[in-house]
Amino acid sequence: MSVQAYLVRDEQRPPDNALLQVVQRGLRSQPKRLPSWLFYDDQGSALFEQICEQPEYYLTRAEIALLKEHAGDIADVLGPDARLVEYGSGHAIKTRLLLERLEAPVAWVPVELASEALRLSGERMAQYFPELPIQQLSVDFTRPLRLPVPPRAPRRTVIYFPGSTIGNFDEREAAQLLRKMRGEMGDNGGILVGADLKKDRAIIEAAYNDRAGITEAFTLNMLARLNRELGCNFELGAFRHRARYNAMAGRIETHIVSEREQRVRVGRLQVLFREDEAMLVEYSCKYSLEDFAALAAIAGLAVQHVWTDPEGLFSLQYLTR
Ligand code: AVI
Repeated sequence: MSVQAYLVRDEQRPPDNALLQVVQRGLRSQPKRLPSWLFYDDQGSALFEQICEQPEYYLTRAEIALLKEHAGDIADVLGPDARLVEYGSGHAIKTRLLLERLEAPVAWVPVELASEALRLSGERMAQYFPELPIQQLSVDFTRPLRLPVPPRAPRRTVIYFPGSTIGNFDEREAAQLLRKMRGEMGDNGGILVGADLKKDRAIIEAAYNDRAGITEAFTLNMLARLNRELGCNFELGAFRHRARYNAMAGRIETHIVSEREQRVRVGRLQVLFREDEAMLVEYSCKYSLEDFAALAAIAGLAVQHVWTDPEGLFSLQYLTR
């Protein structure tokens, strides 16, 4: 069979001024807050790939170790003829470990807004799996998906959401997203989701404050993006990255902090930043197994299987109705 690669674009993508509205709204709110999806332009996606290689960022290593150990079991649980729909597939490094073990997968459907990452991962995966139909969706996975018609009827649709991205949503949003996946997977489907586990504060904080400064560059790239795409005049050297673990809430809270009092142009708005004012840009939630089961239950889902890496740092969880 020849490789089938589709690129389905999102015809409902919001108009360009929607970005300006999102940013202005976030900067008018008190305290200031911008959504973490703004990190992922092509430059931000490339920086995130570098974060994953930092020695302190244990999440990727742990998830890869987990897959190396358990991909066979996971494939048995998913069964033959599954269609794998991957949310926020990025460069899809981990997916290969899973696809290698799946029996006769019907299609891989990567859903990713960053077009360069989508193109590269598609090319790479087509080389590894020349027989595998690849149906790329260049859309925002948080919105209702229109899945492409599969090349043959799958036995089940599995939504694959690795890498702890679920942790970037607060509890209400995460439950909403799981509920949306529940609809998309159908009655017989499942969700295979990565969830980072609660652990020692020092380990978690180090992961979000790497010594090479890649996470800081990733965080501040959000401002560079706004300068480029919206003509803002953020002075990158006048802001810094701050990531601290809030143990009560069980999450890393990442802020961009203003080094001094300053004004920034955002469209027709002049935004005042006070000295040391902190703008929230990301949550990275950490879960106990009980926390995650409770979250799944809110979305009408039950945890069927949990796999962890040998050090117990990270989990992959299989949810069904
Ligand atoms: C994509 N997401 C799971 C990462 C995380 O760990 O929350 C994003 C990230 N932010 C800073 N470092 C990594």
